[in-house]
Amino acid sequence: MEQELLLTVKSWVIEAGEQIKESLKSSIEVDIKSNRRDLVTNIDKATEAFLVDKIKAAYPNDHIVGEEGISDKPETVAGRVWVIDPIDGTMNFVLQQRNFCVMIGIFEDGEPKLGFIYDVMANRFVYGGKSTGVYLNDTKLAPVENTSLADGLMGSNGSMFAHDVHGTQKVGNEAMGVRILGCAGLDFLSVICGEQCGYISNLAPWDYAAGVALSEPLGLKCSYLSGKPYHILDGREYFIVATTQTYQDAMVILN
Ligand code: 2AM
Ligand code: CA
Ligand code: CA
Ligand code: CA
Repeated sequence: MEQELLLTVKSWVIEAGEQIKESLKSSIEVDIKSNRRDLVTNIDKATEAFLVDKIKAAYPNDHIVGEEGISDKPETVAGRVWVIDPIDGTMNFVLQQRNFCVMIGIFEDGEPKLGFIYDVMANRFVYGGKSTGVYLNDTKLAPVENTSLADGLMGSNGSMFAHDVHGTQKVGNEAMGVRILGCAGLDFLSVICGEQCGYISNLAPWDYAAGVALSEPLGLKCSYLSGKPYHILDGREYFIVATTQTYQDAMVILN
């Protein structure tokens, strides 16, 4: 059942990626949301609409939460909830035309079931979940090596790191190095693939929904920086994903 859903959604995400690549051949319309660094484009909106149409046609009883506003605003996590970030890393999409991804997280009664993170331009696609296994393109991923903070690269959000929110600079100083990718999904992808030992940022549910569904089956730890478990209908919170050792190392410094 979940295997079938996995293949269906995988094909939608690849189709969305093809449309995004095609859209880069013409000019993109950029709008400002809350401030000059908070952008949305016609392609973010078109991609969300494309995915929402597919979900509604195939699974009309499911609930949907999308970053760009197509949402039926579920009041509880009961049943199946889809959390969509149509283009994660919109600033990179606009200024670099790469280093962005399409993300979907699927939850059932509040539990993460499947995640999809597709780095469209690099053609790196991580998908799967607890019951299906997690894949990078066609390769099944083994649990992530339990690197400590001192031996790994820590990812963070540029503004959070620059302003040293929660002592993130101290965590960075303990790590081998700090990486600021400007795209939450690509940070999750890096941790999942063992390229970073963790990622600390200020995230909304659509920034982490896909990531947690992919990370936890590989032995990674995800929570708010407060230590409180994440809840998919909450607002934006300071968030960490890391190997269990890095999680422990970072939490000692942060709290
Ligand atoms: P977006 O491109 O989908 O908006 C940039 O640090 C990363 O964090 C991107 O993945 C971006 O997602 C997300 N993000 C969005 N709004 C943010 C905010 N106000 N603070 C921190 N990160 C944010
Ligand atoms: Ca955004
Ligand atoms: Ca995002
Ligand atoms: Ca987005």
